[in-house]
Amino acid sequence: MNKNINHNDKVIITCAITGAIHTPTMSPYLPITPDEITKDAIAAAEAGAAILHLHARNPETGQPDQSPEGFAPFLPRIKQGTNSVINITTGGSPYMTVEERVEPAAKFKPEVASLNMGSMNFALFPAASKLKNWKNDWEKPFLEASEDFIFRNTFGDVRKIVKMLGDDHGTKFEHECYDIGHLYNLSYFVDAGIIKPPFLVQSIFGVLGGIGPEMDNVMFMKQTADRLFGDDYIWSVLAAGRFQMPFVTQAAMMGGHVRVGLEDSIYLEKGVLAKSNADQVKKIRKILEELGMEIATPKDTRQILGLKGQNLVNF
Ligand code: KMH
Ligand code: ZN
Repeated sequence: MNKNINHNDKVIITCAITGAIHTPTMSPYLPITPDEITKDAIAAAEAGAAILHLHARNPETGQPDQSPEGFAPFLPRIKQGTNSVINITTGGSPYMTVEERVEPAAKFKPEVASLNMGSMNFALFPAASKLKNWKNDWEKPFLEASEDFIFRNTFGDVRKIVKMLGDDHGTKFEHECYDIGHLYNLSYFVDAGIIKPPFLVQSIFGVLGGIGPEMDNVMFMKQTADRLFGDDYIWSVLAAGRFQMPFVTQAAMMGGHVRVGLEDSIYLEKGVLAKSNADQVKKIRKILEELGMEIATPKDTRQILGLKGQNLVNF
């Protein structure tokens, strides 16, 4: 029997705390400063998030900041405040080079880093027309410029990141797959022996440029991953905006793991902003427990994903 459809498995909750997509004008609750990121991450862990997916921002402007110095003020504090697995982004923000994007994970050698599995359009521009009274000058042009942006993740880029972080530092990856083709890209690396099982596939629904947020697509993604990877993969789902909670619930019903957090949606329910990341973690936890599912602890998560352990990170 395929482990991914065993409903008795524990469900790993990942929480993506701030990201690089939402801007300060969109929500006053988006964590920006190292203090805010630390507080929200620890509260999310206390609420049940076994993995914390982290980005950094400029504390004054809220602009995405992918310098190691941007991460340094909060990584050790979050590590001290929780047992949860710390996952450092290599996606960074749409406008950074791959070299910049990999720097924080190369320096801090986390247990997990994100790894985006294909080049694509990554369009944020429709959000710009819905906002007024911008808090910062950078926000509107940042969103608008995404109309002509390509999020670069070539086979060469992926290969280099796996070598630099995986082979050299023992970091494992959250393989971010925004479309069915990205599963095939991942399959190339698996078949070539470059990425080894067990590996975490994060299926993403609802980014403009990736696969659309339709329930049939969740089934299609899972069936394709089952065909390509059999029992070798651990499956998790995230969905953008209002699709977040229904899609992750559907994934959990199908035996998958879930990702929530203000990086993916600033809402708690229709028209209501989430006041913290922990509020979203509590909500999905309640849904999953009501459905009879058990939540994975950080210890369970390290075992499921085969991680190197907190003592081998460099922060
Ligand atoms: N913002 C998500 C849709 C990354 O950090 O590598 C994808 C993401 C990218 O989490
Ligand atoms: Zn991210």
